[in-house]
Amino acid sequence: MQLDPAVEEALADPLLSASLWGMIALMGLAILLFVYMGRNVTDDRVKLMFAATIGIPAVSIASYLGLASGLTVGIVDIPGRGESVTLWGRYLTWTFSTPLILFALGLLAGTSRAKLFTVVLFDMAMCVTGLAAALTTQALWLRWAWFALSSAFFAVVLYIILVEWPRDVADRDPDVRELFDRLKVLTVVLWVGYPVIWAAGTEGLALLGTGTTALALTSWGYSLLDVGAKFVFAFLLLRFLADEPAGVTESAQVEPFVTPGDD
Ligand code: RET
Repeated sequence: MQLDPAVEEALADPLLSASLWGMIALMGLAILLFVYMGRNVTDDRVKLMFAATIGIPAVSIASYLGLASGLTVGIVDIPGRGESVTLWGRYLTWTFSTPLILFALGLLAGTSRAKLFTVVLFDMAMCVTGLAAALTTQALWLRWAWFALSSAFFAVVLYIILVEWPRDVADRDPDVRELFDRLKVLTVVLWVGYPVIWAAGTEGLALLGTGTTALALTSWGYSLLDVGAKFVFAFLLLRFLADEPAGVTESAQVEPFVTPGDD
């Protein structure tokens, strides 16, 4: 596919390309490390959580390769501001990576299928409407209308993580509760950073302008959040799961997520 010269120029910027290639390297290492950490796992439920968590860097490496190769980078003509380069592939691939994060966290909390489904549904809706916000060129206010809709979906996700899941995890082992609390705080704090960067960065208010440096800094902002929200999150979870602690195995489930047919 032919790339727009402005996209080629942006990708040639060392600061921008470092924010992409650095992540490709990190996510590649993460996949190898996480597979190694899971080499002795036998319990089916722990395997499920490992698979979901290893999927996070797997989706991410593809996402960053898509950006670095220009496949998911384009130009949008933002009303009143002119043409600006957008790394829209990020929003697209969050639709696939963020549900994995929530799925793993929800399984750790021992939540119900209904809540898992709800959180994943609203999370995917948040990402797709975030993509719409980035690609809308019809009017500036419409970009912010998509942003507001995406934020409303995000509020549902936050409610489940902050209110529902702590209730679900309350009757679990203390070590499961402690890890859940830590991952909950990490997730909420870092996830809130994404819309903040969107609003301040080149897609939103463009507080640092719209040039290549501003684009590179916005991209670095997301990449650094990704290191915490994906890599640190997954590492902390898998380090705990690798020994198959009794509190998370199949037999420990009072109300197992995968119930045998009861008809
Ligand atoms: C957008 C803009 C529209 C409003 C909101 C957003 C939220 C994005 C979030 C992204 C999380 C991404 C993660 C990626 C790691 O794989 C789309 C930026 C609310 C919360 C955790």
